[in-house]
Amino acid sequence: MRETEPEAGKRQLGVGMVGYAFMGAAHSQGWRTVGRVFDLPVEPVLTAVCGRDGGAVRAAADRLGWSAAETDWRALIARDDVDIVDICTPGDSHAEIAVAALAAGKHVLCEKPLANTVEEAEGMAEAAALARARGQVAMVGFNYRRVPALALARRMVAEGRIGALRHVRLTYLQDWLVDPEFPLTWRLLKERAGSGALGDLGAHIVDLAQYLAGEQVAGVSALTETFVRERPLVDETAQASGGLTAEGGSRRGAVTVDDAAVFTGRFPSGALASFEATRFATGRKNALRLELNGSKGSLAFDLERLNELSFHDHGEPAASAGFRRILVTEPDHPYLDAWWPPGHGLGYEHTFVHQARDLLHAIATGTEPAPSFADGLSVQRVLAAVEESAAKNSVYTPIPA
Ligand code: SOE
Repeated sequence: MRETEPEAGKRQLGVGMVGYAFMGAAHSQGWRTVGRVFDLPVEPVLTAVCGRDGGAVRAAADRLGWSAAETDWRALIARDDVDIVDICTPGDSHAEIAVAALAAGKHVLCEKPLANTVEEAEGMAEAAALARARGQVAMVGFNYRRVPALALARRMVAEGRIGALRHVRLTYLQDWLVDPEFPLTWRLLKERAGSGALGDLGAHIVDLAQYLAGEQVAGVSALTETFVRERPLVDETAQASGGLTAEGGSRRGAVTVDDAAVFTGRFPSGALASFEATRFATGRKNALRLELNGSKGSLAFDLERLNELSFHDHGEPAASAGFRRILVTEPDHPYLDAWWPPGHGLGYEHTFVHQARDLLHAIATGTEPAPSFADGLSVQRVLAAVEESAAKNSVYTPIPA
């Protein structure tokens, strides 16, 4: 249900969202808030949310603020009052829904990683390019690009503030799989999720590395590992994985994705990159950290302090040089002219408001949004190269441009 009447003179765009779990709730927050914070020429309307379980999706619609509920994504896409299709489902349905939505003339926002395979991502990028010629836009939900401190970091790299990049170092650490009794959910099955920590967390840091560096990774050497190879089945996965019976009689199924991925990479400019993505970093809940070292200085960021960016200017006299903290809450900083006075920080949820803002801005101005499906495809190619390299025990694997 809409809480306010549309603002006079603004074109309304109906949003139809598929999926309503964690990411669906985060996206809903973005759609609900964006028009109240940013002054945009268009206004999103939370038209309908879609999920297979009728009762659950109706409850989600009420809880998250959607006017209607659908149980079939094809019916959602067919609605005349839906202009934007927002895909928040597991990776195995991204390609089918996105390609159908683009063919039906809708704009598309798709959660990361773009797809489960390079082939699917290629088909999606192709569909997006054709749709672009018809005035539609398609964007991938790499929300961390929308942390103001990281958008500022990109700006500073592009302005040459740290000179030629030498090192691009990123880690994304979680610990929710440490318990071997944690159940075998869809995120642990290759056919549903595509890959494990690699696609879920590694995709974010590969996208950030390419965004910040302004170039694409040219090749990788990788190791991956699955530390716990069987886990208790839950309803969701019992059928899909044909369960094994473990000692003690509990039904267990095989984990078919990586628990962790560690890899290095090269950029065409000569900069070296290192990446670590894991669900086994005890004590780390959602720790995304990065540091860039350039010929003239460095930048560092920690998601646990997301209103801050550390900057070292190597041109300063050695006696007083050092990393200093930029508090990224000034109106001149990316996205912040619309928010609170300086010093009043933002959080994780605001990245989804910014994501909605950027998509609506692209639609209203007819410009290509970033990250585009082509950007999502380039991340997918890196993920595939990581898997290929890891299968050959870390042999350097070039990535076609
Ligand atoms: C789970 O690992 C997860 O929710 C990811 O899927 C998100 O993309 C990340 O932002 C937080 O962690």
